This record gives sequence, C-alpha cells and structure tokens, in this order.
Amino acid sequence: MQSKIIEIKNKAIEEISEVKTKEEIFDLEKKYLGRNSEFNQILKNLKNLSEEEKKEIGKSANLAKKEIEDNLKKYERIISESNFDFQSEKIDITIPGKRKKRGHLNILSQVRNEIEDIFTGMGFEVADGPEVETEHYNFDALNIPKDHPARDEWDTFWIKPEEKLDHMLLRTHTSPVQIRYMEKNEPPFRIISPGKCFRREATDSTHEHTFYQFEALVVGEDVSVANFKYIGEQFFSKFFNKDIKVRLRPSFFPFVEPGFEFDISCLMCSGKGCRACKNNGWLELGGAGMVNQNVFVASGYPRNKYQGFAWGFGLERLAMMKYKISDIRLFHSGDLRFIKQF
Ligand code: FA5
Repeated sequence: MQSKIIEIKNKAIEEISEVKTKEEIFDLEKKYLGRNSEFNQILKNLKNLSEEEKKEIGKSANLAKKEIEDNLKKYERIISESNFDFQSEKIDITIPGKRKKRGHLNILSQVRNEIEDIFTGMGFEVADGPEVETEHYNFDALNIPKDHPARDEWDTFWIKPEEKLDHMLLRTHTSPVQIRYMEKNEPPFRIISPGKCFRREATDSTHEHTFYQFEALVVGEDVSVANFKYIGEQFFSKFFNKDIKVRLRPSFFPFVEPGFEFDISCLMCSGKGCRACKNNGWLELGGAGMVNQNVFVASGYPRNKYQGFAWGFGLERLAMMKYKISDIRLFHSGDLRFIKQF
C-alpha cells in the first residue's frame, strides 16, 4: 500500500510539472485529489485495515496529498505569472491625470458651519428642534395667542387643519426651539439654533417659502441689552471680517419686551451712506429683543427671576450680503452654475 501511494504521488508530480494551462491544473486536481481519485479510494478503504495500518497508511496518504496540492499551487502561480501581459498593464506616467469630480458643501451649509464655529468659540451651544411643530411651541408658548393679530405676520403651512387641539404646522421661525430648550435646561446658558423655516408666502428676490434662520438665546440672572449688543458686534465683525457696528431700533414681537429691529453698519460704506444701504448707512438684519417674561413662564421658569435676549436672523440674507448674491431663489434652484461658485 505504501509503495502504491508513492507511485501515485510521483506520477502526479511528474504530470503536474508538464502542465501548460490552468485548465490542465484543474483536470489534474480532479484526477489526483477529487472524489473519485485513487487517493480517495485508499482513504475510504482505511476502515478495513488494522489500527496499526490505519495510522501508518493514513499518515502517508495525507502527506502525499499535501505534496500534490503544493505542486498544483506552485504550477498555477507559474502559469499566472508567465501569462501576465506586461505590455498592456504598463503605466504611462507622462499622461496628464484626470481630475476627479468632487462634491462640496452647499454655500448655505458652509455659512451655517461658519456661524456655528464663531458662536461655539464664544461658549455657545448649538440646539436643535423639529421642523414639523405644534401650534403650542410655534405660537402659544411664545406669547402669541390664537386670536392675536401678530399671527398674521407668519403665513403658516398647517398640517391637517381640522385636527384636534394642538394643530401641527411647519415651523415659521426657529423661536420654538427657545421653549423646547428652556423646558429642559436651567439658566444660565447661551445657545444658537440654526434651522429650516417655512412660510406660505409669494417668493421674490428676498423671500422664499423655505429658508433658514438662526436663533440666539442667552438667559441668566443679569443679562442685559448691553451684552446683547456686544455679542452681536463680535459675531458680525467676525462673520464679515470687518468692524461692524450694531444699531437697535424699537420694534414689536410678542415674545420679547422690549423688541428691536437689529441693524448693522453697511458693509460697503461702513455707515457713511451708499447705494447698497440706500444712503442711510445701515442694513436691516432681523428681529431681536429681551425675552418676554410670559415666555419664561410658559417654559416653566418663575416670573422675573431671569433675563435673556434672543434674536432670529435669516441665514440666506446673511449669505447674500457676505457673498453679494442678488436673488435668494438661487440657493434652492439646484443650478450647478450657482452652486459651483462657492
Ligand atoms: C421672526 O421670525 C422672529 N422669530 C425673530 C425673532 C427672534 C425676534 C427672537 C425676536 C427674538 P421675522 O419674521 O422678522 O422674525 O424673521 C426674521 C428674519 O428671517 C428676517 O429678518 C429675515 O432675515 C428672515 N426671513 C423671514 N422671512 C423670510 C423669507 N420668506 N425668506 C427669507 N428669509 C426670511
């Protein structure tokens, strides 16, 4: 039996050393190691032998099998290497490369990141809230009762208006995040909250039905309008990369008292007066004010314990000023000629 094994093995190795193709390797593998091979027959018949013989023959058969396998592998490698077509695989390093097309962040995301960076650098936290809101957070808790005429200011997309008590809507501003945050956190804190807002209004070069705002909210026991103005000046000077002055004009928003229109000195003329600012030296940016105590109470704080300021600015409007973009509708137009410029 031993000599039979050696004989098969030697025959196999000799045949393997003459192969020329991968198919031949495959055939020999089948012939010598396959299910019907002589080796398999020997291994199958082991059960008829004595214990002593089983051990001995089994061992030699396995060693011979291993040697055949190694030879098959060796010749397979030799065939692969000799078939390798070096000519067609040659790399011509003088051919100019093809530039890969890479996407990049949309200008609005870039501006949003920039704003978040400046504010987190001043110790602010970034807070988030849902785009589909309840009437409670978007209006009621912000001191805008159901029959209050100020609601008309925010043309609202309602969801299933006939539904029960707390109507759902697409938030018209980022101010509801103020309430959501205050319900869960105790002062002092400072947050900003950038996010998408929706208004059912006709679009033009400065109005979109879907746009971004970013809210700021600072609450503590001794927060004043002076802090508010200073932080505004710091932020806008960093954002526009030049010294910016802030001006507050009296205005009305139900959730702040006093309320302000927030202006910054004109980016073109620094306040001297030019065409961009219609000669008055200032640009209007958005609403702001000291948080109305009713809003604190609606959020679960005691009346008159805390003071805070808040503002809500349009992100597209800021991007338009910074990058001299003339029409807000370009942001969501999907026009690659526009998108690729930034
Ligand atoms: C508000 O939405 C208030 N929530 C802002 C606020 C927050 C006041 C905190 C006081 C305290 P207003 O409706 O004015 O306010 O919108 C604020 C800014 O959002 C505007 O100045 C403008 O920059 C931007 N904005 C409003 N409507 C649109 C629109 N349709 N398209 C693009 N930007 C808009």
